[in-house]
Amino acid sequence: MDMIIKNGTIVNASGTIKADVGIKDGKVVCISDSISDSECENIIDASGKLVLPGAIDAHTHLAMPFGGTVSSDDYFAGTRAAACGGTTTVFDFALQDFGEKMTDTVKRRDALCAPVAAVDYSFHVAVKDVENGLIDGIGECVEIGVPSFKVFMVYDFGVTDGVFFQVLQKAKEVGALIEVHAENNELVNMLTKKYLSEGKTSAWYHYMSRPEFVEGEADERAIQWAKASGAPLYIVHLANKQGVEAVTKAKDEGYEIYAETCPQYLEFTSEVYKREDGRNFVCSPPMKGKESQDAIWEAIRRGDIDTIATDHCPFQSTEKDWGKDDFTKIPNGCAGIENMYPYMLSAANEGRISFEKAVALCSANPAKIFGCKTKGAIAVGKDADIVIYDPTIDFTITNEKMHSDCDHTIWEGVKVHGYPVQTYCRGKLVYDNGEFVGEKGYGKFVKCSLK
Ligand code: DUC
Ligand code: ZN
Ligand code: ZN
Repeated sequence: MDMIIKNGTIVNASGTIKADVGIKDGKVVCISDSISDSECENIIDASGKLVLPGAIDAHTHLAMPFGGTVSSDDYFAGTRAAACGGTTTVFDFALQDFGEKMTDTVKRRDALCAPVAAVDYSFHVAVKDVENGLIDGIGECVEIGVPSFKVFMVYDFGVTDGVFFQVLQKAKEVGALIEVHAENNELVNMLTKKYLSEGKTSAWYHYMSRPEFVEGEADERAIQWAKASGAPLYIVHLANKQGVEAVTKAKDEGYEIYAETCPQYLEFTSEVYKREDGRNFVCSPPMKGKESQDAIWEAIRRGDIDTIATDHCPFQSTEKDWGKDDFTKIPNGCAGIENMYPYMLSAANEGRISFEKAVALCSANPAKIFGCKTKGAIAVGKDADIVIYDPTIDFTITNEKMHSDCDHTIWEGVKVHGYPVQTYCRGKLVYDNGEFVGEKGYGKFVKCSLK
């Protein structure tokens, strides 16, 4: 064996046991009450610590051209920050260009990511164009290990209901999973125009132009198309109560509908847009009111939210400042890749959810839903993606302690209870007590399969 993690408490989504973990060639090879020290020299003592599967962040936008700039974390900085927050796999959105074959989209982004990724990674293709046979790219991507696709119902590259439906039908045919960013584009545009014409330009009007019902209606419509097409659907960054209710109803009716939410919707409400630095919190969908926040927490406890991911898409303060006097000029997105696992584990540590639930939401469920067979649990045969977590540490998030290429964080000052002390990606130490100790280019592409 190359390494033994001894005396820790292993928490998987399926249960918690006190046992030792043996690792060889980047894989978990043994889990046992007690593995003899004579098996290898590299012994990690995890007494008093939790031993957790690495998190999977199924929703990132690294080096993404957006809002007149490019998100500030490239594939190295983003995956470095991921490692330091206990995330060992990221799924980034590869945004198709108009006229581009989807397999070429994946290759284009992989050429940027592969040389620098510090943890493992995969992609979802964000579909813009299905004309002239490009729809067949969905089946072709499934073949190369990228079986998940996202459509946007908003932005200038958002799809019509017709294209959305066509994509769902194709997904059903080839065994792919469609994800959706659900907001009503017409309403966003109308409300934005109205507020600007009234001189209402502060960050608060970002929220006011995308309020609860704008997202809720689109969630219901998206679910309607999934039901009609018979295809499964994954709703990304669900942030409103109406949408939560629609998801619960569809699940109860037996439809394969998955829902993801993000830590920012669990911590912040729309009140943040009244702050002087409200523009830093501008993301879409925006944070909603307390009623929605409570509904999301309840849905987590009920099991109607399947995953937590970050929608990590940081921009520098100077870029956020473009929208000081006009909310439409604020690049949409916030940092979160390093905060997701510590935040959800802290919620477990404080008794809001169980540790098993935190692991299910952040690791086991995304692995299962996106067909990532070697990840999502500490089990013999799985990759040794492991976080050693000290539940006794009190940690206050400040930007200086973060590992992104961004000059601020919306998480500044938020206190978490418990923190990762080490992260291993396929058996390699990539984070150690506050320091990134990984390697540029170590991360590998993870082939996924929904079969
Ligand atoms: N929303 C954001 O806030 N940023 C990136 C893309 C998105 O849909
Ligand atoms: Zn989105
Ligand atoms: Zn996103």
